[in-house]
Amino acid sequence: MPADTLFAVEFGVSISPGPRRVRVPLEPLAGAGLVEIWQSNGAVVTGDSGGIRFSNDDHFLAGVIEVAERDHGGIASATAFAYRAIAAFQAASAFPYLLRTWNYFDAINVGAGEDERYRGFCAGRVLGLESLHQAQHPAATVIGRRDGQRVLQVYWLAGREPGVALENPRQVSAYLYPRQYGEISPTFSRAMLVTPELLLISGTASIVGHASRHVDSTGGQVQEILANLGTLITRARQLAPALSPHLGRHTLLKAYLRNRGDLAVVEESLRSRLPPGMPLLVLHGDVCRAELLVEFDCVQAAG
Ligand code: 3EB
Repeated sequence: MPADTLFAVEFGVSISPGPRRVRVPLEPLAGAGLVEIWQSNGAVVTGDSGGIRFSNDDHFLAGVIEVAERDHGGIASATAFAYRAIAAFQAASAFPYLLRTWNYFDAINVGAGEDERYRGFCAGRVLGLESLHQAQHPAATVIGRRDGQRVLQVYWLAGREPGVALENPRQVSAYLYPRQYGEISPTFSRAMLVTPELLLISGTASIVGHASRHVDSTGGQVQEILANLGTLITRARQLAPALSPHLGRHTLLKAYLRNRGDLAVVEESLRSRLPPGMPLLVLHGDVCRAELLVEFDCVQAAG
């Protein structure tokens, strides 16, 4: 790996993990072989601490923890354990601010009502983060795998400075969702402005207000997600006008798609809205509400 790599994220099942990297075993449906590289700024230090693998440069830290559910008695307690470990690690670190998290686990929509595994995850996350005294929720992604491996994976980015958490004017803040979506709300911000030139947007789905939209149309969900991203970027540009106003060559997009048969629909609806030649990674993954068919991660940079 190049010396100026802080962290690399690889996708699919055939890659072996190592220092400064994590492997997310979601199958790439498009963009196989694309690797998410977080470039460092200066020398990189790597280490291991209490089950957490980390690497940092002078400004940012990347961390990974993987927790077997059976060692903790289920997804809720495994998540609480993971986030307690993250909170303890971050509190003792020179990079105390949790900016952005990515979370993957098996069978996210299994279980009815409050027993749904995603709700268990949300409850565990709140417990685990109780000891992290941070005013803002990190931006986040939570996606389900279907590999039968009951291992929660969390990787994250932390900083020396807090960043600015942003909400989306088209959407109710997730931490204020009404009770119908779970007794314990998801604790994440819609985006984190890490610097005036870097916006890390949370996993974004076809939700307007708090309601899922276009439940019968994957193409409709893609268009709604693009509208959500557009609104969020406009909002961010009020604070950070250097950010590119458009989705294009200053954007990184990653899609999570529930049904592999919808790949053509997603690619077509995106191609009609994006400049040609943009690399696009589409992963086979489950969104946290059963009726949602697609979700995007987005990084928007200056340009
Ligand atoms: C949503 O907007 C869709 O629980 O951290 C997206 C991103 C979603 C992050 C989380 C959930 C989370 O509610 C789901």
